[in-house]
Amino acid sequence: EAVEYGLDAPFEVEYHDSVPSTNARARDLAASGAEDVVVLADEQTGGRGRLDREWSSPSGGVWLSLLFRPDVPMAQAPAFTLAAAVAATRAAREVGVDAGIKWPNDVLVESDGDERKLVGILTEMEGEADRTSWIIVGIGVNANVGPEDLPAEANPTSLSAELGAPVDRRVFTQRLLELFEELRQDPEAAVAEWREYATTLGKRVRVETPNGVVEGEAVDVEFPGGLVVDTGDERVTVSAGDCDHLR
Ligand code: BT5
Repeated sequence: EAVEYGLDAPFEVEYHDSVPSTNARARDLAASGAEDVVVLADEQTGGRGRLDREWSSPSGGVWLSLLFRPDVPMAQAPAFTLAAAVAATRAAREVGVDAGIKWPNDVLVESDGDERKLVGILTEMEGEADRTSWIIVGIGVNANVGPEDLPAEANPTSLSAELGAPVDRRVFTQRLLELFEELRQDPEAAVAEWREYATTLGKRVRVETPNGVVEGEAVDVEFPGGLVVDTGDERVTVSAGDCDHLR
């Protein structure tokens, strides 16, 4: 299925039929000084998740990376991951898929306690504490891909599987980029909006952080993206980690 990606985006768009990883390509572009570029591919042959996990990226998805250079301290960069999750969730809802966000970066479709992953987001950045050189937000949307083409153990879903028909990827991608463009102007507002779509808040969670496991009730998210967990004894803010919903 070929795509006409004549996008009218607030970013320059570099389109590939097939590329190892749009994030890797965006890193090369960052090294050569580019900014406000979107790398978009129909297929990735070496798509990556966090912690170097594999991201399955068959033809028919929306695999893209946004490269930009925001004028913020590096510590605020996580807010852009949350902004991307909000943009993807809103774009999915606009085509009729009832998506929600699991902290920090998974966009899921939930039904009867079953969580199916629709979108994954991988943010990379470089800079110094007080100055961000670049941020790359990689967004992988299972758009028109059959679940049989995705790793079953990940319990994935796609827009086409949820809707029973393919989406117009050009229209969907255009909307996703427009929404992200709007949200990235005001990261604090994006984090506030994240709460509206969160499936994590109010749940019991188990978060594996680089400093150990935190378990308790997820009560809030605070700028630039930390999850506030009430362990029963205290409130802990975790800024990174893998989060499981425990019911
Ligand atoms: C993520 O990692 O969810 C971030 C994925 C980011 C992908 C985008 S695509 C464009 C850009 N270019 C790249 O190379 N990457 C970005 P993480 O939370 O670590 O989740 C990875 C896990 O999700 C894997 O270990 C699998 O279990 C599962 N998984 C892999 N492919 C999947 C898919 N297409 N749909 C749903 N789950 C998947």
